[in-house]
Amino acid sequence: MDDCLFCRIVAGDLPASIVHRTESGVAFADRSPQAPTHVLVVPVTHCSGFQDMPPEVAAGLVTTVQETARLLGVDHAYRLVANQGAGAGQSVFHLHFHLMAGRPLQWPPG
Ligand code: DGP
Repeated sequence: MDDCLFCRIVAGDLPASIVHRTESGVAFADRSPQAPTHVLVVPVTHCSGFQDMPPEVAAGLVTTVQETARLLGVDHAYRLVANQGAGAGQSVFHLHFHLMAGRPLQWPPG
């Protein structure tokens, strides 16, 4: 989608600090990090949020998350968050998982 920020990052039309790329997903540094490690993992195929993610996209994206965590050396302890809908804090309407690590993470997250 031409007007989607994360589609443009996936396509390489907007700069981002890419950490990992698979056939299904792209991981890049969040521009407003909330933890020492904070990357976004997004599907290559546009879907607006978790709620409309097709199962065949989910499988590849899970692998992308797992590989990204291993590459960053944080696979022993990280938090994975998907904000679904504006009421839950979603501000970019291309599905993304926040992968955060590198500091103690409180629970509940608030
Ligand atoms: P959410 O609020 O869950 O939709 O998270 C959106 C995240 O996207 C937020 O943490 C900031 C990040 N973000 C927004 N615009 C950009 C951008 O242009 N580049 C990068 N790298 N991150 C962005």
